[in-house]
Amino acid sequence: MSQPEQKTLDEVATLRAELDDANYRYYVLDEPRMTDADYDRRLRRLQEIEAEYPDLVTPDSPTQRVGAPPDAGFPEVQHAVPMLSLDNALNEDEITAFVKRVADRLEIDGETIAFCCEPKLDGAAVSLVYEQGVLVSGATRGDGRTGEGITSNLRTLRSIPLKLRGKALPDLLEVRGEVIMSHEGFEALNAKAREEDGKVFANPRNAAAGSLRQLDPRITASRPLEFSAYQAARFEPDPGDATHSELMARLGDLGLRTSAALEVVTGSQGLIDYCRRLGERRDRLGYDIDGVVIKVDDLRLQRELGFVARAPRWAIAFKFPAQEETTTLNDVEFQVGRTGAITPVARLEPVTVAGVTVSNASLHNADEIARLGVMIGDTVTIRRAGDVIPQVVRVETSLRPADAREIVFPERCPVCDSEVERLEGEVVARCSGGLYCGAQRKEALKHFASRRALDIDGLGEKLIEALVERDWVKTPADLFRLDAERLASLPRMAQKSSDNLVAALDKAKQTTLARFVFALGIREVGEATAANLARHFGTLDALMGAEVADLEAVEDVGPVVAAHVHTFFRQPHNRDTIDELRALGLAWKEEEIGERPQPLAGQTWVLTGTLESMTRDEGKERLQALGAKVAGSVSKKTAGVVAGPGAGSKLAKAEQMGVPVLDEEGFLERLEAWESGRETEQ
Ligand code: JCF
Repeated sequence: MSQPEQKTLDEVATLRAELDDANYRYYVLDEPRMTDADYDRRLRRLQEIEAEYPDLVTPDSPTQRVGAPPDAGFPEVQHAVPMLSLDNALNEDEITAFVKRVADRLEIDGETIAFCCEPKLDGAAVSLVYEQGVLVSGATRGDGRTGEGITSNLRTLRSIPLKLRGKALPDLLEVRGEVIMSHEGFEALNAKAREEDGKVFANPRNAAAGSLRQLDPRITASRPLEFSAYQAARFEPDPGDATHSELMARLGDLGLRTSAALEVVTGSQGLIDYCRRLGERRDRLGYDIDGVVIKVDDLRLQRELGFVARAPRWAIAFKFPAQEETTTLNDVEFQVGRTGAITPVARLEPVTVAGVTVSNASLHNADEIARLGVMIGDTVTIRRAGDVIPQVVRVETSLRPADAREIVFPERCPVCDSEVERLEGEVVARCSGGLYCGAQRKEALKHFASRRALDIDGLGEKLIEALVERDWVKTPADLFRLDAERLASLPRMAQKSSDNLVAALDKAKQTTLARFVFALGIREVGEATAANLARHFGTLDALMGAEVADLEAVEDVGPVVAAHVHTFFRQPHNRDTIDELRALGLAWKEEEIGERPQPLAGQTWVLTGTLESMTRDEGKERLQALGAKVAGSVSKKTAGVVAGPGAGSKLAKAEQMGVPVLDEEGFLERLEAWESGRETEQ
């Protein structure tokens, strides 16, 4: 065997130092600096060199350990059976090579071997011990041999049964699995932290691991964590299952969650197909996965194959592309939303993240910029997962160029030059231009004309943009001053369509108080709130004259909404616009409040997962407008669950309890029927 050159020795030393440092930051400080992709590249390079020069391997090389030392504060737990890591396959050829290795060793045809596949969840691995069906201990993986005893924290997870189900309970079961946080839960947690100025997690895996290592189990309990089982480390007496997939089904029967995407496939082509199919669905799962875990399904064959060093020969992890990459922050622009919220947007040097080119990322608000300590010109790590807008998660301050510039939050609106205000205690800065601001004008008009507001047929987004850009329409009142001739002069506008639009505007003048209040686009006043306000006050004048205390007396109106409504009607330009609208003939029968039918009165609904055609908030508003209450968790009393892609435990619970579940298509169909009054009950 050849001797390594000095160059190689130096490279090994550098790689080890970098990996050690990355490990420490990741596992001990919970403040990762290096992307997973960079970490993996370095580890693999070190493994390659060590494979070539085995004499270089030392017991403390980062290749020789699987995790980090246990944190102080939790008792050490020795795993009775070590928690293994898995070898990786980085491309399809490496899957084929794995199948060949297995087949050669077993001396059978690889294309006949059955493999059990499942998504590789990107969370925190834990081990649970059940004695006579009762959960007696739970621990983190730690370094694979010694973990941290976090039983009290794990007991707070609803997906971890405290007692196994069924009649034939094993004397002993040690089950391994992953604790994850869904995208939905992660975003809610970070959104709350952002508002409260608290700690924001860089990704759901850190959020899951960090939540499990809280010394106060009540904090863990408040975090949206989910457990999914993937392996039985000890099972006594031996249940005698022939395959891993049967064993997983048995765990399911015992009340443990296992992957819904688990499948048994045959041969390398079966594996490649599964990996491709899951890769296509990856963005829609609603939780992070970093690959596919592949296991030889036949347990007899698994035993025959055995283990090497620290990984089984009968399993491999196929890795998907990383969800984090580094790039340069070229600039920051400030966008103005419909309500005037000013959002800083990072303009990035384009970079491919998990197969998609990313050139913009959200920076959320001024507090987030301060928290990240980011400057223009910095090297930043961005993360793209699922359908979520890419985020800047950290800054490589050591790489900051000399000419990096500070990010200055504008004092004037970049669209209309009105003053930017940030209210006491509010995280968000807003343009004060209201309907005068071009950015808010378009959005305000779109909302005003939308189907659920004044329902102005034919006044779509493109047309509103054309009208605002020509300055023909500055406020909703200007809409009703448009004449057919002028409209017909717009590009791609036929005489017929402009006549139709004028007729639609005329028709929309006769509306209801609830629709009108909703159409005004007052912050945080959705349809249900608008209907409550209309019902409570009866007339627009009464509503416009209401004091904060009067407003707070309205059902479901708290201090924040009351303040928004009050401020809105205090603005002279808003009052002027309303006066103009009435002068132009907008009217409603005062006694006819315009509430929607309430077919869902008395029912409680739950929304989970993501919806494509609307936000969850919108879905919630629409259900509330029909009289339903919308809750966050499923119980026996739940009337129905709307489940979009990424739905997790709530969907499982609904199915288990026999609560009716609607997918998005079914939900839309029902909504329309209920809203039109065609159907009076569900
Ligand atoms: O989802 C996972 N992260 C995962 C990790 C799934 C598995 O089936 C695993 C694993 C680690 C080791 N199986 C083993 C044996």
